[in-house]
Amino acid sequence: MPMFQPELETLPRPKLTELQNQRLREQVAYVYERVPFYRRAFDERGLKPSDIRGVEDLPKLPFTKKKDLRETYPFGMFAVPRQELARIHASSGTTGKPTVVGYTKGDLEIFAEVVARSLAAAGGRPGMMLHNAYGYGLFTGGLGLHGGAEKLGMVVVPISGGMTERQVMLIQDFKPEMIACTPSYAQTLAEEFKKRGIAPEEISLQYAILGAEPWTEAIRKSVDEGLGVRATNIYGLSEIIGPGVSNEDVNEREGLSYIWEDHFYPEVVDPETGDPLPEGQVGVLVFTTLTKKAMPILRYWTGDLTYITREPGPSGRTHARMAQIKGRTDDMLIVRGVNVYPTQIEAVLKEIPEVVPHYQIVLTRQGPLDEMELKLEVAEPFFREIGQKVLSDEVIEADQRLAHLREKVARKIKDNVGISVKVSLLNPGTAPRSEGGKLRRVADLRKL
Ligand code: ADP
Ligand code: K
Repeated sequence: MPMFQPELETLPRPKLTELQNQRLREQVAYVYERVPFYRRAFDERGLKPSDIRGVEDLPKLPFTKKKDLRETYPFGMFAVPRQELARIHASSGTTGKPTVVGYTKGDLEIFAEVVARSLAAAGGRPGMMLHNAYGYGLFTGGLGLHGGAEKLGMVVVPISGGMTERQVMLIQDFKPEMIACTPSYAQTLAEEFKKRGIAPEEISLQYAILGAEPWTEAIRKSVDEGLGVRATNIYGLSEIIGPGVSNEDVNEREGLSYIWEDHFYPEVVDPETGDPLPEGQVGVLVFTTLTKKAMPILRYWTGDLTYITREPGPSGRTHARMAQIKGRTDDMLIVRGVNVYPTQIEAVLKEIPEVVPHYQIVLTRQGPLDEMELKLEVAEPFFREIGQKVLSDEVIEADQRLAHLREKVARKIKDNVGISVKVSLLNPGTAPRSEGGKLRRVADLRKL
């Protein structure tokens, strides 16, 4: 398969290391000069930028974590004045503060290049049409794939997410060769085609580039068969750039994705101690940006668990490969590609006087789609006002005040967190309470 930047993608390992070392030295000097957060981190440890001579010195530096981005909200981690920015993105979830990231024109150029590499690895070619069903907006997915596809010379259909019937119609009419979306949405589309009696061979799509949430070989098989495509994995996160940090090659598909290492230096560390782990061992994936200007980041703790290998892959690319994400170290849930923290749900519940913020989240997978049920208690005073003794579905349907409350909670969660939930109301005092230990508010019954 032709590569987008063959020279860089197959750079011999010693040359790649040399390039990384040189770029790292520049990036470190740059952040020390421009980002007070990093200057302090260096000074506190008695480190000078010149102490970091190459990637092997990275373990001397502390990690950067999500909380550091939250504490410097919105622009505290930026290395350029706002006039020099070209674009802002932010993580999904708007309750509490989102994590905001910025790009210069040059950063957007790099973003487009790494996504173009990813699309080419996934089977994309100039002149092919890409049906881009990733969400457009603050989320990096839609615009990220868009920029990369244009860079590669593809024809982009910026359909964004939702309105599945319309998507199916446009796929039939426009006949795109490739689709980009979350793996769960690809399954939804496959089901919609099936419902209409359209066979996979009749669907024009040949390739699918899927990411933003964890998935498995079983899901790959169902998408491959359901849409008649060869699906590959695209991985990324907004803090590093967005999608296109790594991608599988469509001819390998062994679950290993090439990390575009000349821009993002990967480490895998022990989740408990933070010590670097040897290749092949599962730990937390940590990235250092080597070329970013608006928001360079050193040793970013992704929370994603996986391993990497530097064995060159069959495609001839020399860059390290990472295995599919095996889980996360924090309490972040990914529901239909959207990042959700239970604390975001709590913040919404605190604003609704008719309920108490004792709740339980139950995640299941109905067919291809994640379903989230939120079980929560009606507040005592409201309960008395209603004059009900025991809540049941029939009672709730019969009493408008309860039915409205359920709708109100669902709408507020949708508006603030960006996901649809099924709300179940419980009698006061019946949600699980902490008994000193760690309360498990989330029951994740999805089988990955
Ligand atoms: P948002 O979705 O709110 O924009 P991010 O882009 O920062 O937020 O989400 C990044 C996270 O999504 C990653 O840290 C990882 O947990 C998850 N993710 C992204 N792509 C994949 C993938 N291909 N496989 C598994 N998890 C993924
Ligand atoms: K995500």
